[in-house]
Amino acid sequence: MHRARTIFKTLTGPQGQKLGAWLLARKNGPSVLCVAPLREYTTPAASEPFLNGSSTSYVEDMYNAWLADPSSVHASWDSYFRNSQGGGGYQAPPSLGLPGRNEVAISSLLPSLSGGVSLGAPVSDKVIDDHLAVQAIIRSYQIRGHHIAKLDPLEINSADLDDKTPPELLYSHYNFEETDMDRTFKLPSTTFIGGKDKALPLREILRRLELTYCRHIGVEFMFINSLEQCNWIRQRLETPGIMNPTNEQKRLILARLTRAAGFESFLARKWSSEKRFGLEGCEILIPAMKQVIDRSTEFGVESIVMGMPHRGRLNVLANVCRKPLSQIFTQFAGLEAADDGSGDVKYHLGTYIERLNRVTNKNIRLAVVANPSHLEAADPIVQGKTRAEQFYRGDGEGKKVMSILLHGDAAFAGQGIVYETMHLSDLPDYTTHGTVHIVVNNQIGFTTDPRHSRSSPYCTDVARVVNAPIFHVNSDDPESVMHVCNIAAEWRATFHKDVVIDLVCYRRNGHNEIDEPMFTQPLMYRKIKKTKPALEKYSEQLIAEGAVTPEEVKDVKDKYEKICEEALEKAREETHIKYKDWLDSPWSGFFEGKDPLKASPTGVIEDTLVHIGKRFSSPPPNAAEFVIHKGVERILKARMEMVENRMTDWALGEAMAFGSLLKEGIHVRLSGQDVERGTFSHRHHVLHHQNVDKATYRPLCNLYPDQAPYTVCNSSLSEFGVLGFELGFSMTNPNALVIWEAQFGDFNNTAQCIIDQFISSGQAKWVRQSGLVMLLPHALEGMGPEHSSARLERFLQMSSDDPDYFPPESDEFAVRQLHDINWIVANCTTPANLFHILRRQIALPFRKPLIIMTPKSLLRHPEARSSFDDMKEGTEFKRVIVDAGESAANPDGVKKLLFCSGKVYYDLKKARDERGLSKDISIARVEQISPFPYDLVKAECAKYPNAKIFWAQEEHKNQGAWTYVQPRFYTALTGSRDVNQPQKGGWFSSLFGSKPEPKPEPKSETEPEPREIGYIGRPTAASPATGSKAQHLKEVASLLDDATHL
Ligand SMILES: Cc1ncc(C[n+]2csc(CCOP(=O)(O)OP(=O)(O)O)c2C)c(N)n1
Ligand SMILES: [Mg+2]
Repeated sequence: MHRARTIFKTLTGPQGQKLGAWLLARKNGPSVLCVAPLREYTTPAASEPFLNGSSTSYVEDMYNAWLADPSSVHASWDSYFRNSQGGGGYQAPPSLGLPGRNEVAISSLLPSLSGGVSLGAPVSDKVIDDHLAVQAIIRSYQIRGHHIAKLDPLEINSADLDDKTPPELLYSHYNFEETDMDRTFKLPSTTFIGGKDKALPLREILRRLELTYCRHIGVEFMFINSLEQCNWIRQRLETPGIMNPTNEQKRLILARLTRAAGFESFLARKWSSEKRFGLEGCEILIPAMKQVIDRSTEFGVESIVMGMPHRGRLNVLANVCRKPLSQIFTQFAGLEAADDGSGDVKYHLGTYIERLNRVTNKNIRLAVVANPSHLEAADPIVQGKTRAEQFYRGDGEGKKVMSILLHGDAAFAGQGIVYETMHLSDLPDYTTHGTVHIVVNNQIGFTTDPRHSRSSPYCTDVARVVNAPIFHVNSDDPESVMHVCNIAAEWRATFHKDVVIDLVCYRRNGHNEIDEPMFTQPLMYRKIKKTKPALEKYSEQLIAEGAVTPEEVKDVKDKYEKICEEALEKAREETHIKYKDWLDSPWSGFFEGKDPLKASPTGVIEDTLVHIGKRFSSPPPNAAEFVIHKGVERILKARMEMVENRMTDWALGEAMAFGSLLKEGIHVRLSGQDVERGTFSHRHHVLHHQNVDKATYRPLCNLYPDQAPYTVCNSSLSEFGVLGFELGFSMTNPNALVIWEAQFGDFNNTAQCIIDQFISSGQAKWVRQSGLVMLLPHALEGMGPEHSSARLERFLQMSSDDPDYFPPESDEFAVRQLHDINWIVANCTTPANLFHILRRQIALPFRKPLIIMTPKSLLRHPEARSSFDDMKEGTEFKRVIVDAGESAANPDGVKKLLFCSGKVYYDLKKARDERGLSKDISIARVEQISPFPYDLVKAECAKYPNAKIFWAQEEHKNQGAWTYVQPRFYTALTGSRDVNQPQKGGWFSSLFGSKPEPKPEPKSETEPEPREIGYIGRPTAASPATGSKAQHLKEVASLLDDATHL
């Protein structure tokens, strides 16, 4: 009402009052929105003779020029401006010939302005001022019209949380009066409301602006800093008659709306007490998405990756993706799963469908990415998956593959990951060339009103940062919704930039179907109860227009009901659900014909190592012209020397892994903050010309003529966004090594949601594999509480291997463990082992995420080097590196067996050797911590029967690997289960189903007590490391004393 009143006020005067009254009447009429073609303007424009060429902008230009220098303009202009300033007479301005597009002589409008002043008569200040004022009004509507658009189907809220009418939208603000309403004004080139007419009466100008900008579409676009793009939008909104759907199109909208509503009501009837997060109140989402998809396929898109929250998800799967209804209905039946995994609730599952789009007759692939409860967390995953699909198809401009992201209003405004994802949208190695965002803006988040859940006017304001146009639209006006959907799809196809459709709607039920909304939003829900569903309104509208008959409406409804009933019958025949039916990223052909427990070798021939090493250590081929930094030159030289000595340091080991995979046709992508150089300046995968801006050379892209592409890219400063993106990227192609590196390991916790919700549990929930690698710099090196710990303990705590279960020992022990676990956690101490573990990611017949604690000081440690001998054919990743020194020569004499992992090994070794204890103390490095190398640990312990066994770590006792390894050492030492008995029920029941058996008691008094594992390391602490260097050194000394104490 408020807005209607405002418009009423805006259009005062006899004609204005009529329009205002009409608008009010419309609001109270039987059908709120059944307006005749909104943008079909009927008032004829003034038919002025367009003889002389002058325009307001020209006059303005002249005037500005004259102000700066009176002699710079023609004498007649000089005279005119002089006189008009002084209030004197006027001489006709110079003739300029024929007017351009949209131009008309002001003088030609004079008769209607001043009652019969003839051509060539003086143009008063008022004429010019008024024309400028009209320009300003038009611009104000374009900028601010959305503030008073009627966006809320309930007519109670203001979508921008502000009920005020901007004064610039009141013509009185420009000193116009009712008497000015019939004056004709020339239209500036920045508007299209005139169509073919170059000038219109003020009343008609205002009317057209109102209809364009203040009815059911409110558009924000004037902040976009491209005139071309602003004009593009203006044209698609303002052109008279642009939004006139044909009857055919109307019937299609109605049919789609019928299905959307029918689906929810069917579920509501059959499973009234089941949560499904129905779409009631925003059923228009389904026709809207279909419209975006139809239009995009017309532009050539063949594959769409979608991400969406709970609301309406089942409906989208059923009616947008056309997932078989029977599969959806089986989810309600409470059946057991026929395949592995722990599954997820039905409104989180993903899907992948390939089907014919009947409207465009083109094949289309649709994927809805599975997501957790965590709202918006799937956004970067969708973008990464989309980007990967574009990359592997060679779709460099995003013409074939695109993403659609759906959002709730509260989540879109509240979740920071939305902003972080938006900021990837235009980065060269992360862009998906435009995403269509659709917000289901039901003006509530669970029980919270918008005024309590955001501080920005609209829930969509975050999108302004990337210059995305934002279309707010009243969801009860299906034709306006379809219009903005068309514009959005076309925008994306034209400019390859993000765009937002804000469907302002309501939520007919509570947050879910069993929730009572009247507790918290009584007035809103009273109104909702009285509001007719959109389908009913639109049916009535189309029947009234004669576009459909009541029988046809019923027929469409009944037909869909029958389809649902038949699908339910089919669903009832099912005895099991299959998680695989819900896979969002199938890898066709990847698993077929493969032995699931056989990995390929990871060693490579020496020639390959030499070739990669040399290329990696060489300056650009055009070295004479390409000036590289002296420091880099030294690094390359040192690398070359190492290669000549058949040695590798950390950077070389990594490069050998990448290079050898590239040679084998495996795409490698390394992404993260400052990864190109490497945070610790050790990597240098991009060499920069010192004198030419942006001239770079990437040695690993230039290894072999037929190698796979290598992508190394510095990312935006977002862990959540970028890690999610890379995870999404890794889901598309199993034959790629996708790596995310944290600047320091501790920053991974700002991406905790991706780690918890997707990486550690994705396969169990959604049968979705990923071979993503996370490189997390980790070590206590006296740098303070930050930058020391990647929180190894957390990754280990989430590892799903059973601490009490010693798997059967066989040749397949290692690979079976990898197959059965949720992820791999490692802390390597040699470049060779890094080389092998990276290559193993691809050599495995399945994919698991790999979390590596990576070094800092070891990057340059003279001992942390590997010979080519450890990387050649026949070599492999060592899960445990045992001591091969003096202790191994006489194992019975060894008094202490230390197990450790990571950098502390070098400290322990040095301390031991310095103290002359290398015969007494043996040190074994656990390189793969999880899955735990039970077999190797057992063997190593057995080798030193007289040694006391300790786990030594530099982390505090409640951190690091201790709490993970302790029970597993016990199992390794006691073999607490019958190691030759395969576990009943397979791996899944070992994780979720069967209880571990109790630990065996010693069988007799003569049987020795099991050996124990002691702890050497820092005491427990709240913080990962001390901030004092002196304290740090003290702690290290104490640790080493304990470790070498016999
Ligand atoms: C990150 C996160 N925080 C909290 C929740 C709990 N939660 C579930 S739905 C919801 C409200 C969402 O509101 P909105 O985004 O507007 O979507 P709607 O349910 O209204 O469609 C909340 C707070 C969640 N799922 N995820
Ligand atoms: Mg909401």
